[in-house]
Formats: sequence, structure tokens, C-alpha cells
Amino acid sequence: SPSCGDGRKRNVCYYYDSGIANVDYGAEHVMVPRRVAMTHALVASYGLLPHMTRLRTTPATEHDLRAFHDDGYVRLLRDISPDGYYRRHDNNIRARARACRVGVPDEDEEADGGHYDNPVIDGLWDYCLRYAGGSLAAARALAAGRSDIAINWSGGMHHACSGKASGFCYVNDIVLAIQHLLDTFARVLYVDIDVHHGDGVEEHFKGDERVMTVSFHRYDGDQYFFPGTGKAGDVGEGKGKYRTLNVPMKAGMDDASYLHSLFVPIMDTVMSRFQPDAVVLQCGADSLYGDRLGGFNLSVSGHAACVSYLRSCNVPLLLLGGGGYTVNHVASCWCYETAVAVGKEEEIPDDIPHHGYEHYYRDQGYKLHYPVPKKSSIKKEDIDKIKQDALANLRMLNE
Ligand code: TV1
Ligand code: CA
Ligand code: ZN
Repeated sequence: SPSCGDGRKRNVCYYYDSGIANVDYGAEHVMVPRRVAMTHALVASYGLLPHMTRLRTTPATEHDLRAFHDDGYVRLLRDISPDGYYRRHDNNIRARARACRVGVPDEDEEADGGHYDNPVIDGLWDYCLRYAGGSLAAARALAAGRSDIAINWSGGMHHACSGKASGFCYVNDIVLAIQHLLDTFARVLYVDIDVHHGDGVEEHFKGDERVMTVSFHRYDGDQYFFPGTGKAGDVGEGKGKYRTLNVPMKAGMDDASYLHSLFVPIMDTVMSRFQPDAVVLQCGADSLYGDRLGGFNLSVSGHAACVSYLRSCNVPLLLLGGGGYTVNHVASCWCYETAVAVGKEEEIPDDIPHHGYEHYYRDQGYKLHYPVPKKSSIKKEDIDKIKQDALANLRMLNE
């Protein structure tokens, strides 16, 4: 049964590459890779590292990326640099970049005044190889049976497509990791709790019967919310039909509605119908209360309950990062989820320990579990409808 929760110790492998910490998307940009260094510092200061196997990550290779990405796109990521692109006015690389949506604004962004989702940044190629390398190393550890739970908080870049960048994501480490898991595991379940739709992963596996993708996300219908896809009626196609599940929700989702009314009943059904041999969970922390972009009201413990749920299923589990734009909240969340992975969540104190990034937590009173609003604006009828739509789609699976 999916709820075979037990206190058994898990062998947790943790991948952190400090080479990612100094990557800079630009002064104004909302994506801040330093949040992963903050997470790591918090994990260390809570004394969680000795409970895990900490493994060196080796950057992915060009060959690794080609398992999913187009040749021309891989070459562009390798060849482009801020100097060559912004200053030398190389028309060839500009044309290639435009085609791959790197460093160029889309129509709406142009109007926004030059805020590019996917800028040409210093060390772009190295950054892509490193975060993808972490997810691949984690997938290898699970496939080899060396680990029960493997963690790469730098990964989870779910929007990247085979030939283009999208939504702050250049390389899709999730697709690469799932492809690797499929060499060993017959059925892989992908679950995405980032506030945005996991479109890049869904798109690649929508016709593949071996992979089921489930995304919980904000979807505003006519009111556009990035990336604008992921309605309940999108269920996959061909042999993969009904192995794509979308759970679209309005802003304001709280723990009770998200977890008890949707996540748990839906995932109970997914687990019993699909019976995966491995699970990949994208833990985007932009679904937390107070995120700069998200608009959901989840608490750290509500978000982490999703991790706890999947851990209790006793299936090899890959935990990845993703979105998350209020960096102190992100680090609090991923640190607590690391504690959940090693089974120490009840032992770590709520007071943030003294450490180098301590001052970032001032706004949350130096508490790991910062407060979220008690009152909810979510209507029970709306939640029931979302749940019924999801369960109706799941009834079609294996019929
Ligand atoms: C530079 C500087 C870029 C400030 C981007 C918010 C910025 C955003 C910025 C931003 C921002 C988006 C769109 C519009 C598509 C564009 C990691 C129709 C204050 C996984 C990606 C969201 C989410 C992209 C990624 C989105 C993830 N929102 N300030 N950009 N055009 N882009 O809406 O799922 O979390 O916002
Ligand atoms: Ca999602
Ligand atoms: Zn997101």
C-alpha cells in the first residue's frame, strides 16, 4: 500500500556542487542560484550532513546532454558567452541564440523593459553541466541500488525543451535523469510540486507508457500564469494516454486544501494504479507562502509533507529543486526536506542555528517554520471539482 509509512532508515545520497553558488542571472533577476548554497549551509549547520552520504558530483558531458537535447542547441550553450553575444555583435551566434530563446526577450518581455527569463550569463555552459551532472549522479546512485533517496537541490529545471531554453531553465536535468532511470526501472513516476506547470518533462514523456507525469500547479485560465499550459484535460497521448496528470489550481492554495483534499487522495490513486519502480519529485519551493512569484500559501511543513508521503512509499526516490524566489523560504524548506529524507525532522530545532547566512532569516524571526496565514479564501466546491477531474482521469488509467 502507498501508506506503508515506517521508521526504517534510508540510505540518503546528497549531491551539492559549490560551483553553482556563484552563478548570477543578473542583478534584477528573480532566479538566485545562491539559494542552494544557503540550503547547504543550513543543512550543515543543523548537523544533517553526517546522516547522509555526501558525494562529489562530476559535471555532465556534452554527450550526456545529447541524450535529450538537440545538437545545435547543445553547441549554442557551449559556444555562447556574454562577451561574444552582447558586445561583439556576432550575427551568427545572435541568430542561433534567438532560435533557441537564449538571451532574447519574447514579445511580452520586450514590453516589460528588457527583463530576460533566460539571459546569456557568465559560466552558462559550466552551470548547465554541473546541475545536470548532479541529477545524473543521483539517478545513477538510485539505479545501482547504492541509495534509497538521492538529492540534488540544484536540479529540477522542468521547462527546458530539447531545442530551446524556457522559464530560467536551459538544460532539462529531469528528462536526463528519468531517461537514465529507465535503463534500470520499468516504470518511473514524475511528481512536480513547483507552482508552475512541469511542461518540458510532460511534453517529452506524454506518449511514453513507462513514465507517468503528475504536475500540481497554478493555472489561471484566461488570466495567463506561466507557462499557460497544464489544464486537467491534457492527459497524454498514444500509449502514454492517461499517464499525464495535471492538477490545475487557483492562487491562494493552503496546506489543508493542497495536501489533504488533493495531493494525498490523488497520489494514493496514482501509486496504486501506476505502481512505479522509481519516483522523481521536483520540489519547487515557489509554491510556499510568501514567494515572490507563486501566490500559493503552503507552509514549510505542508510542502515537506509531500516529500514525507512519497518517502513512505518505499520506492527509490530522487529529490530535485526547481523554482523558489524568496531565498530564505527556499533554503528553510529544502533544509527541512533534507531532514525529512534522513528521518530527523522531529529532532531539528525551529531556531535557525548560527551560521554564515543567518542574517537572511531575519524576516522570518530566525525560525525554520515561518508563519503562514490561518484564514483561507479557497472554496470547497472549487477543490472538489479539481479532485473529481483528476480522479476521473485516473479511472481511465489501466482500464
Ligand atoms: C529578469 C529580471 C527576469 C526580473 C523574470 C516572472 C525576470 C521574471 C524578472 C518572471 C520576473 C516569469 C514569463 C512573459 C513569458 C514570460 C525554475 C509571456 C518578477 C522553475 C519561470 C517563470 C518559472 C517565467 C521557473 C515567467 C520555475 N515570471 N522578474 N518571469 N512571457 N516568464 O511569464 O518553474 O520556477 O518576475
Ligand atoms: Ca508543478
Ligand atoms: Zn516555478
